[in-house]
Amino acid sequence: MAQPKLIIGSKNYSSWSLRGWLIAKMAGLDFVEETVALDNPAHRAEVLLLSPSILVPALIHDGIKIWDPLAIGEYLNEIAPDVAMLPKDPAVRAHCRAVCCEIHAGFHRLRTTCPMNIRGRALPGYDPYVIAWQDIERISTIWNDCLAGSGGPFLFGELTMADAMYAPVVLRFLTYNIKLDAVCSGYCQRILAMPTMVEWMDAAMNEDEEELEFESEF
Ligand SMILES: N[C@@H](CCC(=O)N[C@@H](CS)C(=O)NCC(=O)O)C(=O)O
Repeated sequence: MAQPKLIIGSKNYSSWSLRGWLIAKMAGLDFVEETVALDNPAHRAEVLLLSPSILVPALIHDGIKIWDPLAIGEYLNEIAPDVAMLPKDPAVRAHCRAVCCEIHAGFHRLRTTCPMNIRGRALPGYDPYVIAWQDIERISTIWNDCLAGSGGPFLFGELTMADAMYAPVVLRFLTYNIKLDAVCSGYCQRILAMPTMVEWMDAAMNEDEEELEFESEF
């Protein structure tokens, strides 16, 4: 079998790539990365060859193409069930899937006012809260509910797909200096201390690609 390959975009800006990458790491998959420049239209044809959605991330495993982190997570959960990408208990697993889908489909106010930019740091006084407060408060409620239910350290106790799905939010809260309650900021510290997150952030810091649309003065 050819070595599995994960197609990703910029590590500094591509939040969806981070989700797929963390999920593949959690599954213990020994994969190679292929980075495509998303902001270069000439590359779209190349991306299409690798990802039918023309979006990243996409995983090529055993000749099968899987795109979108949720689908990648469900696929890896099936082929590596002992990794427990999802909680074993059916009720807890349903809760985990619900919060994964909520971040997958929602929080557009936070996404637009706080685009992922790991190298970036908001200027004092930048306040996305005005627009994104509903998303920030809903995410804080999700994290508090999950951590109260599981006792931590991660949303459902051990690491699950939900932590990968919310990891870019942790980075956004860091970049834009979002004030959080003690439970949420403690959770952020635990995510930022994960060796995989440290590896990804280091790579992002050393990336020289700059996507101007995400570099506006903030
Ligand atoms: N939920 C989708 C969203 C993926 C997505 O929007 N990825 C961005 C990178 S963060 C992308 O590929 N953008 C390329 C484009 O918009 O042409 C997925 O996970 O597959």
